[in-house]
Parts: sequence; C-alpha cells; structure tokens
Amino acid sequence: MTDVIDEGALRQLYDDFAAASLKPLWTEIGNLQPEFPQPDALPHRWAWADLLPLAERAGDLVPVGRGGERRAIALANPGLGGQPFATPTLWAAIQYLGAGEVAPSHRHAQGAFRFVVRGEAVWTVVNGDPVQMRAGDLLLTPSWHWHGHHHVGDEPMAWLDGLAIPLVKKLDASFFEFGDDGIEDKATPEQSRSERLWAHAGRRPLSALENKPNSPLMAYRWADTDAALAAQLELEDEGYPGVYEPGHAALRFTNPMTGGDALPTLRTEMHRLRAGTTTSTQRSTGSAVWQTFRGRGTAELAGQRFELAEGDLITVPAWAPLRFTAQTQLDLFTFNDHRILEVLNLARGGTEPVRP
Ligand code: GTQ
Ligand code: FE2
Repeated sequence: MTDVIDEGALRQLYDDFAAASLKPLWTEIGNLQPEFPQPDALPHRWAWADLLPLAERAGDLVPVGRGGERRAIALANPGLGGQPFATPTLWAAIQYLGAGEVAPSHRHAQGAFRFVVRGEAVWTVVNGDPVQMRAGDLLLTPSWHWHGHHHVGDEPMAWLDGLAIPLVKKLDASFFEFGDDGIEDKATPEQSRSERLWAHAGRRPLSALENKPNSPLMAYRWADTDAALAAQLELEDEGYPGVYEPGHAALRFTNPMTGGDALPTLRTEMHRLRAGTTTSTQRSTGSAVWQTFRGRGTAELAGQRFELAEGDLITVPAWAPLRFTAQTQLDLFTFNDHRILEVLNLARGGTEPVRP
C-alpha cells in the first residue's frame, strides 16, 4: 500500500464496488458487529385503555372474513420503521371479534398463541378441536395447524395474539393455506379434546410416545396457572424453596411430551409479584413482550419508567435492562424469542451487572 492515498482512485473504487454489487466490511463494521447488541427496536408501552377503543372502532368499520382473515391490529414498534412488528422477531396484536362473528379457518407456518385478558365468549377451533378462550388462559395454535375463531356470546371480545411472523419473514419460511370459509366444528365444549388427553401433569397417554416439536396441549387454563403461582408464594411463606426470587413466582408453559417450550419459536411464561416487590434487574439477547394480566405496577426499562395497568403491553429490546415493581399483586404474561437464541447458542444475559 502506498503512503499517500489517492482520494480520486479510492472514490472510484467504492463506485466500482457498488456497480459490481459489493460492499466493504471496513465502512460497516460498527453496525454489523457491534460490541454488544444495538437494537433498532425501542422500549415502548401500549396502554390497553388506548388499544381497546381503537379495536372497537375497527369492529364497527371493518368486517372480518376471508382475505383479511383476522381483525388483528399489530403493535408496531416505533423503532422499526413502521413495520407491524413489536420486536425484530415477534408479532403482537390485539384481535377483536364481535357477537356472533367468525374468523375463517386457515393454517400457516408461523406458530401462534392467544392470551386472554378478559372475556370467555370465543372458541378457537384448532385442527377441528374447539377450544374455549377464557380470561387468563394461554391457547396454542402451533405451526401448520388449522384454526378459526368463532364468537358465541353477546359481548365483543379482544385478546392478545403472539406469532413469530417477523422471524419467519426474515427466514423466508412462510407458507399459508386457506381452509373452510367457516370453521369445521361450531361446538362449544367446556374442555377441548387436547385437554382431555394431555392436561394431566406428569402423565402422558401411552397412545402417543413420539416427541413432537409442538405441544399437543392447546389450552393452559388460568385456574391451573393461578394455583401454580399461588403455591410458589405459599411455599415461600412457609420457608421452603420454589419461588423464582424473593416475592416473585414464575413459571414457563411447556410441552407435556418434552418438558421444553410449548412452541418452538415462542417462549411463554407467567409471573406473579407480591405487592411491594421489586424484581432483580435482568437483560438478555433477544427480545420480549410483556402484558399485565392483573394488578398495577411499574416497569423500569433501559432508563425509562412505564406505569402498568391491566392489559398494558411493553416491548423489551435486546440487552435492555428490565425490572418490575408491583404496587398491588401483579400478574404478568410474557413471550419472547429466547428459545431461538438458545438453539443457536446466542443466548446471553442474566442479572445485572452482566458482562458481555
Ligand atoms: O388469529 O389466525 O394476529 O393468522 C395474525 C395472524 C392472528 C390468527 C394474528 C393470524 C392470526
Ligand atoms: Fe392464523
């Protein structure tokens, strides 16, 4: 290399790189290989009190049916350039169905779940199995399972949808197929067939011994989640181990066949804080969405404070330090992409201070 750089020749080199569809590393390295995660996604809060009236207006103005498929309104992270993505990998939406409405059956490569803040008037029919959606329940729609939703009550219902839509888009792995224009089975059983077979903790039916990536259990009921969280805090009161950290009960929704995550692309958890508890501060690679189910509190996220009331949602970008404080008993649902990071050996993080 010569000592004196020929600026004109250099500019010509860069122009020729561009003309040849090439780009040098040395001008981009800070963006491409930062010392620690530099997410575009921003910490952000969506208040349920803002989301619900907007969903209701969509209910009045926008029919639900074949083509648009769902009256689902996505959280669009303000750092992601207007894309309908809560984080670079996670789709989170409020979906709304009015009395008697039907969202037609379809299936897609993207795995999905529903989490219900309020109501019990909707059944989601998963591969022909009608599954009631009630407050506090987590309902699964694994990849390539047929699903449609039908409303059988008088009061409209809104709930949270989570899907790996952004991840599957980035991986160019999307497939989609329309099903019946209605749904296969409009029955409204108390229990789905999947629960009758699989909702018996620690007991797997001998008819199904093959491990599958998706949980065969489509509904994780609030009564069971509530009891599991309450037991952790009771044991803490009695001086026995089991809570996640002091005043903080937590559980993960798992595939009863494997004990691993209920869905391969989305980790789902429920947390309960006693009134007055402040959690440890944690951060990690990958991103997350949290929704308040019951109670009030505060999230401190990368130096910002967000007040949380019932139904409120926050997005947690990669490496952003997060801790919660509970004003009342605080029940929080969360989903994230950490399982993907684990599979790829990219998971890092923990309690602050975290060394990269
Ligand atoms: O309910 O099937 O929020 O397919 C996005 C895509 C919901 C659904 C969404 C979907 C669904
Ligand atoms: Fe769907």
